Amino acid sequence: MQRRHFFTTAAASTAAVAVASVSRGALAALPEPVIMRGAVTAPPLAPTTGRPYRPVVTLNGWTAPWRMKDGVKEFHLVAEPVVREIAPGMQATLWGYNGQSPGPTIEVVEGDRVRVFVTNKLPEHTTIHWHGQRLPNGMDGVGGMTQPQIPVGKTFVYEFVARRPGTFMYHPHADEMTQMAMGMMGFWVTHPKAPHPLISEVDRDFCFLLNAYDIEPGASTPKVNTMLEFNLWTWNSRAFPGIDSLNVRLGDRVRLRVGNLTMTNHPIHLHGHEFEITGSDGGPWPLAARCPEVTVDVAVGQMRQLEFVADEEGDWALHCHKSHHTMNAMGHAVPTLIGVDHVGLVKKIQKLIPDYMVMGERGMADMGEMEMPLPDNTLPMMTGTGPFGALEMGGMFTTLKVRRDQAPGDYRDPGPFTQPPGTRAFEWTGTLPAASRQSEPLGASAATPAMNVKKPVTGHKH
Ligand SMILES: [Cu+2]
Repeated sequence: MQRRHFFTTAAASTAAVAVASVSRGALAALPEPVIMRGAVTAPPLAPTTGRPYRPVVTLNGWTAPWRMKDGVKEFHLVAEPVVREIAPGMQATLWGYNGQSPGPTIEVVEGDRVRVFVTNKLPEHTTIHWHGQRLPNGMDGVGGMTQPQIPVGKTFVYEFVARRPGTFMYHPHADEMTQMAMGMMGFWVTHPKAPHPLISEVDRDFCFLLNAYDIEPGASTPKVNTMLEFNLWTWNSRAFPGIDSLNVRLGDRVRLRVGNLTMTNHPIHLHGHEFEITGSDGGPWPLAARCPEVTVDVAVGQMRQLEFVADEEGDWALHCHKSHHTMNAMGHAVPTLIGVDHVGLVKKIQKLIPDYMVMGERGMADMGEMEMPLPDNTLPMMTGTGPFGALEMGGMFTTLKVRRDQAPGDYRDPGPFTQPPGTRAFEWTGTLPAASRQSEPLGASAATPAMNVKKPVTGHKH
């Protein structure tokens, strides 16, 4: 349904462009901007003009359609206020491109001449910097330094040849603190024009940007002056459980392209598989620089390409390893109450504060199941449900779903994994032998049998 809707939209706008060009008879006319309102992961956009390539899939996003004009690939980005659903139950008032934050992914081929029209519908000036690209200095998009700012209501044109293949991003270089805190960014992929010794052909190629927001519970606009204490950790402006799963076929070669536009580093961790880092925004990495990893730390402003063969069936967690980045908005002033005995205390406090509830005396896991009233337009701190109960996650967390029967090119969510019988952790119901414990404190007796201490040799002879 979504797929059909997307292609209908894309086809309709392409038709609109054609009609407009003919009726105006003005070859200089801008390509019609294509706008996306939803947060659904669009299927890969196969190229219908220009050189062929294997398209990427943008997590909870889409690829911008283009028009070929005299051999130039033309895109039209509109910088504008947008509404983004961070996850069901929370809408954020952001700035982005063409209806969404992040903006659409731009996909071109090495050697393509690319022309991007940028229309500024923001309340302030902007620019676009093409992070990682080789280009003429005046196309680099640093407002005030390499070009005048794009005033409100005006359209500027960027044009350059996509000289090297790889993984890139775009973002403003104008009032950056505000504009990036408001969600202005997008992905750029330059595909190789011919088989490349350091760039593999993959079956599935996913991309997403790491971003972060500080939105007070109940509010919808980010606090743009926040430097460190963000409370929503997102991938492509989505937080768990709003991040779509990455659905692949058993045996697929999979590439993940990740870029970090937050103010801190993110150790991205994949369960069940080892991957290699095959490249960055600097280009493909030499084979000698690659080694197996299960976590990659993506520093601020960096991009990384991860590749692996999905050869283990199952539902595998894919997440940032900072535990406060896999949770949603919370108050940090909550005291740690593990081990505190509340017996008899709650009723006394409730006489004074009727809504008082105890939390945390057994850890914070109860939070995942708690039906606590939330302000409108926010997300629970720990949430999500799986086949075995509460997931207790938020933020930068999703699932890699590897399935034997996932058809080639089918990106649909296959639902939860059915584990083969006898392959799941289970409760031990037999007897538990008493643990053997040391009877005396360490060092109490020289004759402690378990401690065989070797004294350093003195009077060393050569
Ligand atoms: Cu993180």
